Amino acid sequence: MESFFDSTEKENGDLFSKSFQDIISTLPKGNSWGFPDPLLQYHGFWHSSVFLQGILSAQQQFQAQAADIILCSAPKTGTTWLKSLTYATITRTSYDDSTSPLLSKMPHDVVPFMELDHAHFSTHRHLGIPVLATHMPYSALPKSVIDSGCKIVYICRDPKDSFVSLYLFLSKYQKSQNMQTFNLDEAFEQFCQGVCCYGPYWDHVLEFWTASLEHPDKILFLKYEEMSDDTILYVQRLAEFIGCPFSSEEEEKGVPEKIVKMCSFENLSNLEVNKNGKHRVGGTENAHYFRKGKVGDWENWLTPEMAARLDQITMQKLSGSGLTL
Ligand code: PAP
Repeated sequence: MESFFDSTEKENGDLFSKSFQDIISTLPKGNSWGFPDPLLQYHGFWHSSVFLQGILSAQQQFQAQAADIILCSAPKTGTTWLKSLTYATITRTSYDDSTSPLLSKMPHDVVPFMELDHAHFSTHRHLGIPVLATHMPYSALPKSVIDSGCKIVYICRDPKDSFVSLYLFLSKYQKSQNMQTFNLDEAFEQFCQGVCCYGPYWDHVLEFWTASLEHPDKILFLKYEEMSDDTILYVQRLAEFIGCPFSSEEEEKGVPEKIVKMCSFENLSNLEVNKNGKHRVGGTENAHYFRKGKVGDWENWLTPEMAARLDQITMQKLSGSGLTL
C-alpha cells in the first residue's frame, strides 16, 4: 500500500513499532482461531496484533474534530451496510443513485477504517467527508473522539448471527489463503468465552449502550435487526442525528427510499466491484463482506443447544442493562 508517511513520521513509526513489540510481549495470549498468531488481550478486549497496533497508533495520533462522524461496531454486525448508508446520506447533494462512488467502490473503500488507515487521515479529510469507522471498544477510542464531542453511530446485532457471520468470513479467508479452516465448535467455544477479535462481544455492545444512555445526543445506538425491519425509518433517524435531515421536498421525491435501495444487500452485492473486486487491505475478496445479509441465518449453522447457550450468555451479560439482543 502507498505510504503517506514523511521521513519524520517514518522514524516515529519505527520507534512506535519497537515500543509496540515491547507492549505485546507482556500481554495475555488467547486462541488464534486457526491463524498463525494468538489473539492478544488488551484492557479487557481481544485483538489480533495488526488491529491492536492500529488501535494504539490511532490512540496516539488520531485527532478527532467536532464535525467528525465515527461509525463504531463489533465485527460482522452491519458495518459495511452502515458505511454505505451514511456515505450515501451525507453525499446525496453531490451524487445520486446513478452517480454515487458506491456503485464502483466497496463501502470499506469510501469510509476509511481507523485502525488500518490512520496514516492516511489527512488524505481522506481532503475528500471532505468526515466519516470514519472503527471496531474499537468505546473504552479504547482515542481520547480526542470523546473530547471533541463528535458524533458516534454504533450498530450491533444478535450475537448468534454475528458469530456465524464472523466464523464463515474467517473460514472463507482461510480457504482463500490455503490455510486449514478453524473448526466451528471450537470457534463457538472461543466466542462464548469472549475470545474473538474485539471480543467479548457483549462487553463491546454494553460499553456503547451505556455510553449512549449517558450521551444520547452524541451516540446513536442501532440494531441490525431493527434496521432490517424498517430501513427507511432508520436512515431518516441517522440523517437527522448526523445533522443532515431529509427535507420535506427530499422526502416527497423519495430520496431516503432511493438511498435505502442503493445500499440494500441485493443491490450492493450484485455490483461488479463487490462481486469480483478485492479489498485494498489484505486482498480479501469484496464478495466475502456480502454473504447473505439476513436476520436469523444462524438457524442454518447452530444447533438448538448452541443457540440456547448463546442466548443464555446474552441474557446474563445484558441483565439489568435495559438492552435486549
Ligand atoms: P465487517 O465487520 O468485516 O465490516 P460487517 O459489514 O459488519 O463486516 O458484517 C458483514 C455482515 O453484514 C454480513 O452478514 P452475513 O454474514 O450474516 O450475511 C453481510 O452479508 C452483511 N451485509 C453486508 N452488506 C449488507 C447490506 N447492504 N445490507 C444488509 N446486510 C449487509
